[in-house]
This record gives sequence, structure tokens and C-alpha cells, in this order.
Amino acid sequence: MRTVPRVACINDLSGFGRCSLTTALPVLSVMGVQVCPAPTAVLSMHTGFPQYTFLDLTDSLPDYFDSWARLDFDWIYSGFLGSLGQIDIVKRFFRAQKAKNPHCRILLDPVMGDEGRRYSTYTLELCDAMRELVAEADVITPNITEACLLTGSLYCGECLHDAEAVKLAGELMQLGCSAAVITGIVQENCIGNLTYIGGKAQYSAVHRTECLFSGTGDLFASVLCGALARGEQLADAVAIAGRFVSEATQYTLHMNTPAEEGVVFEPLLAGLGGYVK
Ligand code: PXL
Repeated sequence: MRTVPRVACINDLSGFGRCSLTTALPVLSVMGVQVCPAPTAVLSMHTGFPQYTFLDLTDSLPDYFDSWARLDFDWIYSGFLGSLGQIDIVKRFFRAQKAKNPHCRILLDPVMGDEGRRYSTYTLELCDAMRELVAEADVITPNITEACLLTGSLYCGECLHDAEAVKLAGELMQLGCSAAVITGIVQENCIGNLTYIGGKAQYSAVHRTECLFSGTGDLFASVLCGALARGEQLADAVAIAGRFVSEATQYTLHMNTPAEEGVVFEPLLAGLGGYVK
């Protein structure tokens, strides 16, 4: 392993709202990981705001990845994609990197929606095509909405019993990934993540805050990626990410900021920096 692991982060840059690259860059850096962004789109704010600008960067991506052809990465972390055409481009990048370095691992956050709804830029075709990327991934981190979209299951809310969550994870595995982490599963006054790997499921939960902030999935996946890149086992990395998101959402609740402004994680980043294996 490199002293400073190298991660390619394929995600959008949203100018306001704490999500995607504005979350991944500081989190991975403070965890001692070199993060190399490949922007899929530039937005003035994330799509949860009533108005935003959206610059689709699909046409620039093939050359962008070509110019990286001589680089190799320890992990590829893929998040928000800006168009249907990006699926194929990203798939080719995954394959080229795996061919170059068999130890390269892929963390795919299939960012598509939340609370039973698709994000406004996510067409059904894009959701369908996302299954092709899941087949290439080592680890996927869908929330329940995304897990339902990927498996064609009916969304019945954020509460899932153990047996229902394990069944959903099993269906995700049939899409061809090596491990699945279903995020944001509510059970009584806890919220947790189900890790499914090697035929075994493990649910790790933390106390739940009453408010849903945007960008929690990006924060979770970014910390998870940092911990994995630093060599943690998947279940341990999930526990670390879950604890950090819980700490940050409790802090945000205390700060009383608008939910669409995301999780106020900046004052807590230094604590995450103490985490170096
Ligand atoms: O947090 C996921 C996300 C990422 N990127 C963009 C978004 C969202 C959620 O709304 O709009 C642009």
C-alpha cells in the first residue's frame, strides 16, 4: 500500500449545499488519502434547492480519463453521475484501471434518490443503467430508495426489519457486486447500515436524530472510502463512517441550520484526522 493511498473520485461539484466533491475532498484529505477529482457536472447548488445551474461535463470525461491513463489508483469512488452517457465512460475507466492494477477497488455510491423519490436530474433510464456499474463494483452503498430502484422492489419507507434488509441486500448482490452496504435503515430510535459480504450480513446502528439532512449519504460514503483506502475491513469501516455521520448530524441539529444546507461537518473534521491506521 502507498503511504498516502490514491483515490479517484468521480462526482459532481456543487457550489453550495455540502455534498459530493465538496464533502469528499476535505474528508478524504483529512483522513490522509490523496483524492483526485473527476467532476461529472458543475452545479451552483445541489438539486434539492428550487433553482440551480447545471453544467454537464459528459463530453470532457473521456479525454479527462485518457489523460489519466498512466496513473493508477488504489480505490475509485464513484458518486453522482450527470447523464446516461457517463455510465459507459465510467465503466470503461473502471475496467482500464482494474486491468492496470488488479488491486484497484471500486466503491460505487449509486446516487439516485432518497426518501422514496428520485433526484430531479435522475431519469429512469439512468437508474436502470446504474445496474451496469453495480456489476463492476467491489462495494456499493445505496440507501433504501436506491436499493429499491436498483432491484425493482417496492419502496415502503425507511424502516426495515432485519429479514427484509437481508433480502434486499441479497437481491443487490445478484446484480454482481462483491459487497453491499444498505444505508439509513431505521429500526425504532436507531438508524443503521447493513453490511453484506461473503454471504454474511451485519447491522450496525447508532442513535437517530429527528431531522434528515441532505448529503448524509455522501458524508457516509466519503468516510467509508477513507477508512477502506487506509486498509480497514469493510465492517469496521462501516462502523467508523456510521459513527462520524451520527456525530455530525447531532452537531448539525444543535446548530439548527436548514436541512438542505447539509451536514455541518467542518468543525468535526479535525477529529476524523486523528484517524490514521
Ligand atoms: O447528496 C447527493 C447529491 C449529489 N449531487 C447532487 C445532488 C445530490 C442530492 O440532492 O443534487 C448534485
